[in-house]
Amino acid sequence: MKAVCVLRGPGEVVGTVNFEQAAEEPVTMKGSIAGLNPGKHGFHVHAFGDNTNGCISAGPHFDPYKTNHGGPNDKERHVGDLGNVVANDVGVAMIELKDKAISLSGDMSIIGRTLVVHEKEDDLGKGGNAESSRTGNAGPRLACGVIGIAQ
Ligand SMILES: [Cu+2]
Ligand SMILES: [Zn+2]
Repeated sequence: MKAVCVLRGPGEVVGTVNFEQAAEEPVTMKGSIAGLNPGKHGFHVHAFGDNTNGCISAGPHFDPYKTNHGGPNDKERHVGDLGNVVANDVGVAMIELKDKAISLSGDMSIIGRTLVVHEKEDDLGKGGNAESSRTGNAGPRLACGVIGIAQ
């Protein structure tokens, strides 16, 4: 199965991410995001495919198990916690990720939810404050898009 997300924001940040998953396999993500400041930026699937009031309408991180926020390699993480993307010195993040918590079908499906890239680095739940265990202190939402089924 394949899916795609076009990220847009109120500002300069734009991107496209392609998703692919074979049966029982991790989801592969490939794409790029441009217009970022160099460095790390939090990258998550948020709960709702609602962008009516911009990226904020997408709600919190996709979290069907009601856990604390974490990093993609942590045992305790939101299903939507994909960690950080890293922008190079011209502000482009090339994305090539695999994740086995998200899926393109079933209960953990991210289809119809929102992919978000943030202004700040996600501290992966290790920031030592309450916000860290909710959002990773990743800050404002720079760009987002609803994840849809692709051909
Ligand atoms: Cu987020
Ligand atoms: Zn999270």
